[in-house]
Amino acid sequence: MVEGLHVIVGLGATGLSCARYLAKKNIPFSVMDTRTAPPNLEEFKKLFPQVSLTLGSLDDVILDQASQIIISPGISLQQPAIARQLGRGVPIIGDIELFAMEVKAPVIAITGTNAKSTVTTLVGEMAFEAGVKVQVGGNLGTPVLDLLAVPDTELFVLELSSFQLETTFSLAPTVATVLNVTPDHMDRYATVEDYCTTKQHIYSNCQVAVYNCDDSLTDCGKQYHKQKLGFTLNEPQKNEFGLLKKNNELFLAFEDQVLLSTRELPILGRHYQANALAALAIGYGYGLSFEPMLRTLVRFKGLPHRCQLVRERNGVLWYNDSKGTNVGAALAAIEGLGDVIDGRLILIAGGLGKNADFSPLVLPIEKYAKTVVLIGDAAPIMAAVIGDRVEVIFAKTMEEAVAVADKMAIPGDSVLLSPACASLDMFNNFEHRGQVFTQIVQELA
Ligand code: UMA
Repeated sequence: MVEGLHVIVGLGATGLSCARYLAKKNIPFSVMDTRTAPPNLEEFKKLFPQVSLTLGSLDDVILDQASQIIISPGISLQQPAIARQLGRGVPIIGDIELFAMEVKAPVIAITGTNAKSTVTTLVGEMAFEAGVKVQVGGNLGTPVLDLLAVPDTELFVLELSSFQLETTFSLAPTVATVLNVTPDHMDRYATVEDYCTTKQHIYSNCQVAVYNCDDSLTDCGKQYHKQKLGFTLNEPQKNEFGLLKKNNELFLAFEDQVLLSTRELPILGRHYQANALAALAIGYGYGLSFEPMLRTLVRFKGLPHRCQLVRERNGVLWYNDSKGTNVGAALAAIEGLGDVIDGRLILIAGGLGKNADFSPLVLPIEKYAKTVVLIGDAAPIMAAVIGDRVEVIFAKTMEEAVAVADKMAIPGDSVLLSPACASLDMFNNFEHRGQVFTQIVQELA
């Protein structure tokens, strides 16, 4: 660990966990956040009344004294005060790097634009089912330094975002995976290639690389790993998990070995079958046996706000996919559900657009949706992209959006909230957006 003053930038979940970690090690630190009222202010003041705290902006004078800066994932390295320190050669790391420098147990590291929370949770549950003392966290919610504090851990299963990977250098995962790459966070990356390179960085120093054979952007080629496993929605080849058709039934399979009928998966859709196959490949790469992994797949009901069935009412199914915060996630939900329902979709979308290109949504919307109800800042941009191919209706609030969707839906149809956008223009976060939607739908007479 570097000597001297450490400056923690950001007082969210990550910043607070870093403060706890440094305090336990008696390392001097100072904290700053560009927000005037960051979420953990009260708790921080209670825990560390003596520690210097700068709010509202980043203080160049304090940053100039830093021997190391520990930056939260929500702050860009291009932020001028941070870019200036990078230029001066001050080490800038994130919480994952602090974790990597200390962790003794094996790590499974999972990234991807979409489905990483679901796959991380699945792999964690598979390991637990197999009797492994496992801790699960990272971008999923619990900061990794808080996981480190749990004694006797035999395995860490971590969801890592591209933001976290930007400031991670010495993680050496037993298994690493990029599940998929579609454009996201284009307000933080100059190009999709930059975003992809950051994601692929997860494979550095890994032993087993698990990649998506159907998405070449996830393939790390020949570098880094000792072993490489793939997953695909097609028939699996050597070292691949995939789908095998036998007697008109579709099975999850490893090479030519049939594992589980897709009918036994409690969650519908091709996109979820890909998640199940990815989790199997990761678990297998780590050394879990098939029985506990398959038991987990049969009982796993999915995560809240991810294509979650809220209610059936008058023959209409209502789905909450508030976690669909980018175009790729919304695409997966529209195609995944659109493919298996009898009627048509009524899609509720929109929010904070993050400079995204919405055009990949147009064809699937045309194929599966009869109406799109648009909310939030990005509504006019999305409407312009969709044009007159499908009926588009604007709504000012979620209440209005649900009321419109209710009017349009007939038995057999499904209403899907999958915004393709962030939520912060109208809600506290995607969970809040999903809760508001769920409550309104449940209260429909
Ligand atoms: N912020 C400021 N000024 C600051 C610091 C932060 O304006 O000085 C803003 C950021 O721009 C961001 C928000 O505050 O909008 C939160 O940023 P943060 O870095 O303080 O976030 P944490 O509370 O530490 O939460 C982070 C992850 N959030 C982000 O990367 C934005 C959480 O992932 C993660 O669960 C947590 O660490 C623990 O590891 C959430 C997320 O939205 C789920 N992740 C993005 C995603 O999945 O798309 C990457």
